[in-house]
Amino acid sequence: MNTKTKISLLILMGFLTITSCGKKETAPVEEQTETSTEGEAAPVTSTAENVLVIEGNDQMQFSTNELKAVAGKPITLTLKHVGKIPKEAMGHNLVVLQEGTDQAAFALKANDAKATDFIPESEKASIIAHTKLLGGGEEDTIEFTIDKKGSYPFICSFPGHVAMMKGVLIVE
Ligand SMILES: [Cu+2]
Repeated sequence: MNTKTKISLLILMGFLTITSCGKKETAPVEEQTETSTEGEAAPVTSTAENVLVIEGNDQMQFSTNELKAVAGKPITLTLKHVGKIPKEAMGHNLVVLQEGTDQAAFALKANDAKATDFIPESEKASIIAHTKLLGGGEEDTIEFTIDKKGSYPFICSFPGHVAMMKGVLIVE
């Protein structure tokens, strides 16, 4: 192979490289895809919103009567009993109920369920999730997912507490 042939081969390869590069450049579509991925990044932030913390105290109160979460993503809910009274006298739990469940009627059934920490077996179909029954200083974290957007009632099912300790979990 003489020098001239080598040079012309190099030129030819150079042309081929330029041509293939030119083809790759016709990809503004990729940029658009990246932009839309950025737009979809929002739910990632709201996953953090699915970390819920609620307190119960010795005055028979929840710290809030409204919780908010995003549908279809795991919800991490922590109940903290920030009081001092033991659970036998001032027990708290948090029971998330199916949409439309009558909180008072459920609580009446719960009153008879002392053996199962006031979680009535007969009403299992109405229960989405529940924490343990806690005494002062204790806490419990549960994880569950709600796929359907809606308003889900929650209560403390310890006898008599539903009057004061109830609220709504809004899933959007
Ligand atoms: Cu309670």
